[in-house]
Amino acid sequence: MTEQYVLYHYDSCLYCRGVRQFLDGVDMRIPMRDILLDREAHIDLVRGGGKGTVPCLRIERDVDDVEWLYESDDIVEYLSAQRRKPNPEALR
Ligand SMILES: N[C@@H](CCC(=O)N[C@@H](CS)C(=O)NCC(=O)O)C(=O)O
Repeated sequence: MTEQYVLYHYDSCLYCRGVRQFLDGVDMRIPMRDILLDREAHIDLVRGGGKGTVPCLRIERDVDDVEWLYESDDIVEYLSAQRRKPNPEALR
């Protein structure tokens, strides 16, 4: 299974804005959940990741393999590295 991402964020958070600007710049589309507009999203973030800090990238590698990555710099670095990886499906 290819990795599935969800970015937990909110609009006025400057750290979130940095991640969103990176995504726009590389034309990478990731589903987002705004924790101020969506109470369920906030609950999922705290339950899943252990704290309500944003931005947080939920990385699902398999149904039972989920990572919650905090820290805007780490999120940008992680996604940059993923983009640089060759895509075996595209090479077929
Ligand atoms: N060093 C973190 C800072 C993240 C941060 O401070 N986020 C704020 C919103 S701008 C937050 O979620 N604060 C509430 C909390 O930590 O529970 C990063 O770069 O992602």
